[in-house]
Amino acid sequence: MAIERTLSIIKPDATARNITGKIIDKLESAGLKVVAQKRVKWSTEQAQKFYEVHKERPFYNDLVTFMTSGPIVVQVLEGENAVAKNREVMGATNPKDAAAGTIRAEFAEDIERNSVHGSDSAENAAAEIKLNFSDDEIVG
Ligand code: YYY
Ligand code: MG
Repeated sequence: MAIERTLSIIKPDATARNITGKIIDKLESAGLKVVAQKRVKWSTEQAQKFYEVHKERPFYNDLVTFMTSGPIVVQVLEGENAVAKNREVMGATNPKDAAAGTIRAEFAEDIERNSVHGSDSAENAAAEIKLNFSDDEIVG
């Protein structure tokens, strides 16, 4: 399996509860390496652009409001099969459906305040990484 990179975000519900370290521990324990990381607060425009694919969905406006409500930690994760592996460690979007031991099963508050984002394909990962990091911010 090839070494891949994926974009991860620790969301405002998790920074508010000071559990970024617990989440990073889950990622690292799964073999994912944090090769870039920054704590930022998104503007409405940044959140709208990042979630543009969802702009016709009923939850879009609330999602943008939530993602701009506090600091987030944006990361590039690297490892074998990183896109799928991160999705596995994250668990299902709705924590009620998330498998035991996953980040969302343990930490998410509800389907919106679900603690983490992870790219869903290699193609989207490349685009999301480009949107959030310059090449010199990523150190493998
Ligand atoms: O990739 P993932 O985060 O698991 O779910 P998406 O279907 O891409 O939705 C993005 C984001 O939107 C989700 O993490 C929470 C929010 N959301 C929501 O608030 N309500 C829904 N019914 C579906 C998604
Ligand atoms: Mg998604």
